[in-house]
Amino acid sequence: MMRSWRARAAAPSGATRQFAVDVREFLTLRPRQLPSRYLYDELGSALFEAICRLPWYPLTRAELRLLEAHGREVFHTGVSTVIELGSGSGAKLSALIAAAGSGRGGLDVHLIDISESALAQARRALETFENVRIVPHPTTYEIGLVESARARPFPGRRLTLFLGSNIGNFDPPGRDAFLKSVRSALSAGESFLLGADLVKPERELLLAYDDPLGVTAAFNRNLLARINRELRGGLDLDGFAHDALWNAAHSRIEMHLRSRRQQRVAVRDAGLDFVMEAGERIWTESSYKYEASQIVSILEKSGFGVRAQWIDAVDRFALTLAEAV
Ligand code: AVI
Repeated sequence: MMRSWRARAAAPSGATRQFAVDVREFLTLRPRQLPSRYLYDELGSALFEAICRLPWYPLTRAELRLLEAHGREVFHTGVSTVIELGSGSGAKLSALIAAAGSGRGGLDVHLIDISESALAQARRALETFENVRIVPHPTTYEIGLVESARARPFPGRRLTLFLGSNIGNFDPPGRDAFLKSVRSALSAGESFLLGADLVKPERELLLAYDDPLGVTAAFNRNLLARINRELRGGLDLDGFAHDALWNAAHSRIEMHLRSRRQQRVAVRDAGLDFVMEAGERIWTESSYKYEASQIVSILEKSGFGVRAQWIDAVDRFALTLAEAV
């Protein structure tokens, strides 16, 4: 007798349920929004890596140049533990360790990233260094900071990294709360290295966030594709245009998805079904740009003293070395 069976749909994970809750909440706000952290599924992370290679997005290369040029100064104080918040591919930390040279001793490296695939990639990049022990933390920054603070195998100083201008994706209250939580995980005298993009001519900023190859547009629209894939959405990707806008009053680049026409937006697993008007936007990301002096005062306000600041004059990017006071 032939057995009949029906494939059982996998129950949604906690992360997918949270995605559904957030999509419902943020898409019904005015202005309509989606949290930028959802840009980074597997495809979104690959698209972001591609953005970092685009000639019009100079942030990654500028930061790498600074890490290569000043790695020795960052490490000179006898760092034995490095904690990287949001390790990505591991390229930035590799550049820093290489720049530190052969004089450094054993190093414990704690990588904190919510993405398991990013952790695996970073591990591969760092495994080539001698005398480096890698401790991955597939979790949030807050939990990873607590976990890494518990482990202190080598005597020596700890250095925490927050690179890639990820600080720019926080709004000011979120940024200050985040920096305070980093500060409270550190002991006085420990170091913190922050990479942040600086204000530059609007024309350059718009090209960086709306590149002629359309990679950033694909990165933005992938958020809609992700909703379709994971939450049984029926969104028409061609119905949305990618907009990058410079908001001078708030010193930030905003990414939006603009509805090209009046259209129905239905997302089954988020319980959503509404109409978007032509020209109506979904705000998907803010990328704040700073003056170098602002970075100093923001760090000071959060309980750090700035020890050094290096600026890439060509592409206007700052690397700031601070100490918990
Ligand atoms: C990850 N983050 C710092 C990038 C940025 O520049 O804000 C994300 C990004 N969005 C569009 N292009 C790159």
